[in-house]
Amino acid sequence: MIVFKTLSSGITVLTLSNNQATAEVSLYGGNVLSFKPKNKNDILFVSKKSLFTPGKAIRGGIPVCWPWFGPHATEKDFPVHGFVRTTQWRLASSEENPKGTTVTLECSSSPETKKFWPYDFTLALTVSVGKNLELTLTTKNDGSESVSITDAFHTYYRISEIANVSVKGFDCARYIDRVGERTERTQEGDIVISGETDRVYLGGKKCVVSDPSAKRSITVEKDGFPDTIVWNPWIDRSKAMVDFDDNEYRNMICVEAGSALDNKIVLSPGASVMQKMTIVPRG
Ligand code: TA6
Repeated sequence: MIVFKTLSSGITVLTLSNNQATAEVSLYGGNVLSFKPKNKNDILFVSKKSLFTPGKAIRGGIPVCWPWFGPHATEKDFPVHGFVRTTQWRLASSEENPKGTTVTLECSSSPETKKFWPYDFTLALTVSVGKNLELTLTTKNDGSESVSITDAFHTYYRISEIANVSVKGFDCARYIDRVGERTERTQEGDIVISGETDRVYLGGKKCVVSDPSAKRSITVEKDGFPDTIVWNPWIDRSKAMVDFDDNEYRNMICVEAGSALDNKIVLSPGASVMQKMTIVPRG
């Protein structure tokens, strides 16, 4: 079943529910806001101070970073993480099937997007809600010249307490540490967070966010996203964000499927690429 609601800010949110799970998806930003497997707590985190205001990114859920990840390479006034997380998407199709409920949202080039990126494109986000949450992003180059993109599903997970959580699957992996001077390092053992963390892990198909205190583990599988970004703002950065409560860093971790930094995707005219992330909750 799909139900539409409109927030006071004018943002339309779809609630997708079936006998396996419930999820909420905002047409503004194409941002998944919530995923609750039946009789379980939300897997996703949204800040209680998130703005839900057109022009501002939603602080939580799964913002779509596209067509660049992080700050723009040359234009420091352009939006961080691209512009589709602050773009209005449209509902292109919906379907109930034995696996669950699926919607496809789309957005495409317009005079507004061309202020930041002068290319023609169609972007489709398919969200499938069942036992698992599956997101597929399809980028199509509708123009007559090649384009290159970086991108990410900037997924915020709700956790019991940051000190109790680890991310498994990156032992010995190389990563770019983005706190302070950019440095390449090697992970030893599981990822545990004890300070500001902003890392791009290179390679790897799957990882597990383990939260024993919540009796829950979340497996994140991905295809077409070579990188995994792990972010927690910790104390000082939390205080600096107007749309994030000072202590919320304790109850969230971002583990993002991405094609970031040097992993640019190049699309020739008419070409398209499909990238997929599957969230498998257990417990
Ligand atoms: O994915 C990690 C990151 O790029 C960090 O550098 C960090 O600042 C964060 O995303 C949040 O970015 P935002 O623009 O949403 O405040």
